[in-house]
Amino acid sequence: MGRPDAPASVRLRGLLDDPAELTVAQLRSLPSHHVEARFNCLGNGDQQHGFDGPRLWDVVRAAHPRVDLHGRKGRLRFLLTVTGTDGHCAVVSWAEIDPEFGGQQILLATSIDGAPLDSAGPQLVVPADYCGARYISGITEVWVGPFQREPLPG
Ligand SMILES: Nc1nc2c(c(=O)[nH]1)N[C@H]1C(S)=C(S)[C@@H](COP(=O)(O)O)O[C@H]1N2
Ligand SMILES: [Mo]
Repeated sequence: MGRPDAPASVRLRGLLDDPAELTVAQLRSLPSHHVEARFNCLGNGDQQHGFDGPRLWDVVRAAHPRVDLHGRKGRLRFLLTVTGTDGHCAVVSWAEIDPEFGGQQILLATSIDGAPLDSAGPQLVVPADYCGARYISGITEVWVGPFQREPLPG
């Protein structure tokens, strides 16, 4: 949500050389893509929207994650979490968006059906998902880092 006079912003956190806090206007300065998305909500049925915005991949790369992209296996333990204003949170795996793996056109949408999201905050767009639950609106944070299993007891 955010106050109407205060534009929403997204914090980029985690294992990054250049963590940042970006407004929707700043996201718009990255190359923009259009996605016509259809998804299903358990409560509200089928939805269809047109979204515009940068790829999550481009947003994350601009923050310079400390991921070794020379080999192909080292990156596979990395994941992203995307969180909305209400705390709704989902994981996106690095390999889903890496062009050398799934290369999915996952967006941080800066507009929905032509309406700007500057005060609401960007929305995650996951075109391959049948269920709408990862279409997280009002994104406040994207965290990037490696999966680390906690030390096992004993
Ligand atoms: N921040 C946030 N985003 C969210 C949710 C939520 O609870 N919080 N619900 C998700 C679910 S379950 C669906 S189906 C879609 C619904 O999108 P709509 O509200 O445009 O129909 O939003 C998703 N985005
Ligand atoms: Mo849903």
